[in-house]
Amino acid sequence: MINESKKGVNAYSNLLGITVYDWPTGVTIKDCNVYSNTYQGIILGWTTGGVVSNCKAWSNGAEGIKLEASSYSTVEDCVSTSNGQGIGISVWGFNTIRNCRVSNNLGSGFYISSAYSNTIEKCVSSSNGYGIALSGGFWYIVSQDNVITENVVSKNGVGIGLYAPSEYCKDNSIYHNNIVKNTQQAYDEALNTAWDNGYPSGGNYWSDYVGVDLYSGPDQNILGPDGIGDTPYNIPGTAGSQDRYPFMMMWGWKGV
Ligand SMILES: [Ca+2]
Repeated sequence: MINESKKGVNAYSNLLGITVYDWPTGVTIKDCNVYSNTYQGIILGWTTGGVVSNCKAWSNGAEGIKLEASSYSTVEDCVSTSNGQGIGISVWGFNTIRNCRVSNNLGSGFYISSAYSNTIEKCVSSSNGYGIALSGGFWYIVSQDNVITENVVSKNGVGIGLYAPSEYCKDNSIYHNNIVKNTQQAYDEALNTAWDNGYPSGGNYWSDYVGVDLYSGPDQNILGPDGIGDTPYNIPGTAGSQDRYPFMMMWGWKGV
């Protein structure tokens, strides 16, 4: 199953489930089930403009779905459970993971490794080793300018973690996520991570935030609440990062 668009295929008990490799453009993998493969369920390697849509991956040894050295590709409306890892982006950039659900993966639910300008949005990651993990340095590629937004990250070992020597992981943005009841909510050893989108756009919801909301404004010193906690949420890790504008309620940025 090489380098052709696929619809409604079941691929199971192979070394690799569905494989796309060597510079094809615009390949679409849709409505497929991939399971019990030794390595990846679906791998888009060295592709441009590929789409993986409405696929289910489970019980694969490595990633359920992986974009490897691909760009301008999209994974959307997919489910990836009980694999080595859920859905990963490795090397290159400008990809989007949208509206996917990952759970019970041994390693990361979602990861971005040595890749830049990718977006993970409107996804759910629960009960994985790591909810969402970023790292860099492979081939000296820097993981930078990635955006993580509008996700629910719950009940993972680590909720959202940024790893790697800081020069290989920098300038990533993580805001408007619900970060709920992870054993460790977050970890940051990267450079210049933005854990909020400024004021009044705000940061994330943290289920263990203990601050109160009596004040408003960029410096949270104007009397009257605004839905944003008055004190920052401190992110564990060597970066010493803060979410300056943690929300008091889930989806608080939507004003609900
Ligand atoms: Ca406030």
